[in-house]
Amino acid sequence: MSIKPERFLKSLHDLRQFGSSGVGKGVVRPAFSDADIAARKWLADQIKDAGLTPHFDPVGNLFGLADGPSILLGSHSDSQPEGGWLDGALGVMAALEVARSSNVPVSVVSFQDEEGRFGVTTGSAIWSGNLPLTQADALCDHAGVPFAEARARMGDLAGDFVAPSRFTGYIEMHIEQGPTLDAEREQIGVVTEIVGIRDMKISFDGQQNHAGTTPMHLRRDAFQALSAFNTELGERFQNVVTPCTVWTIGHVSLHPNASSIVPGRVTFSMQWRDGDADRLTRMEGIVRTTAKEIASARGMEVSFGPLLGLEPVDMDTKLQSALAGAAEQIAPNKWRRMPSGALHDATNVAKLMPVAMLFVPSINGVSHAFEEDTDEADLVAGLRVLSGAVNTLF
Ligand code: HGY
Ligand code: MN
Ligand code: MN
Repeated sequence: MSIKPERFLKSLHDLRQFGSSGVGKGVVRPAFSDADIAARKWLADQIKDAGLTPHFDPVGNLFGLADGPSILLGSHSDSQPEGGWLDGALGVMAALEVARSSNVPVSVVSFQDEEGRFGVTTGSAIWSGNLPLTQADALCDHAGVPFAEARARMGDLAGDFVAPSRFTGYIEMHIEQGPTLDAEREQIGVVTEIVGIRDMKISFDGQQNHAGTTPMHLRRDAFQALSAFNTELGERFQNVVTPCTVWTIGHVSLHPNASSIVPGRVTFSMQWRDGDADRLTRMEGIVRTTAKEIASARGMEVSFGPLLGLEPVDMDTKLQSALAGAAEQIAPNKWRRMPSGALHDATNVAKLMPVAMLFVPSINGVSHAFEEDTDEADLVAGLRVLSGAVNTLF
C-alpha cells in the first residue's frame, strides 16, 4: 500500500475545522477546550478507521495502537491560544497516513497540552515521567483552571497509561516554525537536537494607588518594576547568552489594569531557551537575582512560581540516518540537518526510547500565529520522507 497524499491533505483540512478561528487557516484549540475534545473524538474515529485501536490515557493523550511492537509516530493536536493549522496537527495526520499505508507496524499519538495551557509539553511530560501527575494536576492556566479539573472533562474516555515498552522508537514530523528552510528554499530538515527551556511565573507586589495624586517618587508601581526588570535583565544576559539564546515575557497580567490606578501587582511569564543546560541554569540565577534587586530597591515584594523546564536533547543517530537517507531520495540537495529552536514532545519521549524529528518549511518562518502555513508540495514531501524512513526501520 502506498501513501495517499490527497487523503492526507484532506485530513489536515478536516482537522483544522475544529476550533477554526475564521482568520486564514488559523485555529483556537487549547487543551481540553470544547474544540480540542471534539477534535480528539474525531481523531479517535479516524484511528479506528485506519485499523488501529484508539486509546485515551488519564491526561488526554490519544494513542492509536497497532498490535505488538511498533514504531510510534505523532505529535500534538492542541493549539496555542492563537494557533496555526499545522503546528502539531501535521505530525499527527502524517502519522496516521503512514500507519494506513505502511507495511510495518506503526502506532500513532496525539499528545495533550504540548502548547502549555497548563505546563510545558504537559501530556508527554507526564507520560514520560518528566512531570509527576500530582504536580501537573495542581498547575493552573492563566484563568486559574487547574489541570485536574480540565482533564476530568474527558470523562469515562480516559483509560490507563500506555506502556512505552511497546514502542521501538518515536519520530515526529513538524513544521520548522522558523525561517531557515523557507529562506534557503529547502524542503526538509532532519533535526539533530532540540533546545532546552525554562519557564516560570514571577510577581511584583507594590502599592495600588491613585494615578493622579500619588507623586512619582512615592509610587511602588508594579508595571515600572517589570519595565526596569526587563531592561536590567537584557543588559545582564549579554554576559552569558549567544545569538541562539532566546528569552520571552509573553504573558503579563497587571492588577487592577485600570487607567487611573497605579498597578499594585504584576504577574508575568518568564521563559528562556538555549541548547546548553549550563547556560539555562546561569540564566535562572540572573533572573532571580535581578528580580530580587529590583523589588528591594523599590520597597516591593517579589515572588516566583514553580520553575518548569526541559533539558536540551540530542536526536537518535540511527533514526536520523533513516530520515536523512529518505530526504536525499525525496528532496536531493533540498534538505539539511538542523537544530530545533522550538520545543516538542520528542524531548520528553527521548527519555523513554530513541527519537527523531523532521521539519518542513514554514512560509516566512511564521508560526504561533493564524497566518502559519506551508506549501502543499512541501507537506507531501515531508510525508514521503517520513514514510520512506519508517519502511527502512523494520
Ligand atoms: O513553544 C514551543 O516551542 C512549542 O511550539 N510549544
Ligand atoms: Mn508544536
Ligand atoms: Mn507550538
